[in-house]
Amino acid sequence: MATEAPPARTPLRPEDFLDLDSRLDDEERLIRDTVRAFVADRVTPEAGEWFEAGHLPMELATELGKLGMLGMHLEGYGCAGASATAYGLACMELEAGDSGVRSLVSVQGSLAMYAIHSFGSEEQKQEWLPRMAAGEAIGCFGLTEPDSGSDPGSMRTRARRDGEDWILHGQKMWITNGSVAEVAVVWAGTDDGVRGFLVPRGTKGFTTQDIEHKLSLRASVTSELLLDDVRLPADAALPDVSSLRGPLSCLNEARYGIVWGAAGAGRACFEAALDYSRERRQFDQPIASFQLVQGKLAKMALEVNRASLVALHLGRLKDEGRLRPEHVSMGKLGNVDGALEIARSARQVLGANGVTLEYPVMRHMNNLESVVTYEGTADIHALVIGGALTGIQAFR
Ligand code: TGC
Ligand code: FAD
Repeated sequence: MATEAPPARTPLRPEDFLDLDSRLDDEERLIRDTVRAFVADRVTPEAGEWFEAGHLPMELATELGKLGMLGMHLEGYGCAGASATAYGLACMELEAGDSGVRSLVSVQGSLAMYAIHSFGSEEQKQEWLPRMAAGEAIGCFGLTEPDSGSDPGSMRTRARRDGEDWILHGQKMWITNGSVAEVAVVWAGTDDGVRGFLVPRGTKGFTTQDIEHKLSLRASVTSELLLDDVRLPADAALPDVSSLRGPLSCLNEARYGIVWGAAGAGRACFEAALDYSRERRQFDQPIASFQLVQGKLAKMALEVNRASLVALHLGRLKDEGRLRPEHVSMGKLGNVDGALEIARSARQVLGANGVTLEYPVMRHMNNLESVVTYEGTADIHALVIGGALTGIQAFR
């Protein structure tokens, strides 16, 4: 009996070992490939220089706006109205370039625009969202304060009524895009609970100060916002929320983007290590031939694929309207921790070259040290999961 030759197999792709690509539809693949091409052309070649200079060229905002990346998953007002999965894929590609670029997109779309879109009046939406979607107006999101980070409920920034007006007083710290923003979404305590205020740049009493000497997210502007009895008209307040639920709802959106973005940063580190290991020779052979190096590569590949699978699953849940904040916490905790492990392992594979900006690995590693802290630290997300598992809140 003639034996049939087994069908020829296509090689497994290292970065997509589990063939998750086959689970995307044509539109999702097109969006992913478009953003990947943009990053290859516009971000990857320069990200090291931006990091070294501590600079992000703000013309990127209008370029990202033209691509439909800003407020990409929001409907109307010039936003692209894409699916959550498509938005996630875009975040993954952007963060494979640099976390600072993904941060720009997250803060603009998922924090500042989402706050206005969800809780703003029709006039506020008309005034700000189309320009923000185009990247012509940058927004920032002021929640954290010098003495209020993981516990935003302890914020001291206050807004009080003076006739019809509001008087806003306080300080916000670590605010991405603070000094380049046309509009700051500032959260403040009021007699009726926590409310959001739209504070345009140049408003009397509102100043910003950039935070310098960061060793992480250097290609991103981070600022302090100083609000010294800033007088705002009645219609500066977001009308539709007066509780911490407002800012925390925005955080769900941005954290979701980070679930994907971290997988992208991890993938970039893994690919750099894999390429390097094939080219670098020691003991007369490529270092990729050593079992200990292959062990590291296998673990990195596993983590990249695991993180991508989690991100895709959360994306599908979100598109079905079934994603819960606790799911996002699990995704953010696992994927950022995983990306950090990949980055540290990849850096070792690169040997001494791994500590330079010639390769993207240590830049990603340093960036991820901010990503693990912002949008809820790893501890906070562990406690959210712990609370869901046990029914016992352990924050306090
Ligand atoms: P708690 O008493 O549990 O709740 C207060 C109100 O909020 C509601 N809520 C949520 N709503 C939507 N989504 C969530 N995930 C929510 N979690 C709680 C809750 O139902 C309640 O509503 P209401 O209407 O009854 O008043 O709040 P808590 O004070 O105990 O805090 C809970 C905790 C610790 C989880 C929360 O405060 C937290 O997440 N802390 C971390 C703070 C954080 O992540 N800050 C991030 C700042 S922004 C940033 O980092 C941007 S980085 C930008 C970039 O990408 O560059
Ligand atoms: P803390 O809350 O003081 O925490 C310090 C340590 O204590 C952490 O390890 C934490 O996990 C731990 N801890 C705290 N509470 C508990 C607890 N209950 N149980 C166990 N451990 C606990 N904020 C904004 O509002 N807008 C922005 O745009 C923004 N951008 C940022 C950009 C960068 C580059 C960085 C680094 C931060 C940014 N942040 C922003 C701030 C960020 O959200 C906060 O740094 C973060 O929420 C943690 O607050 P904290 O730094 O005050 O740390």
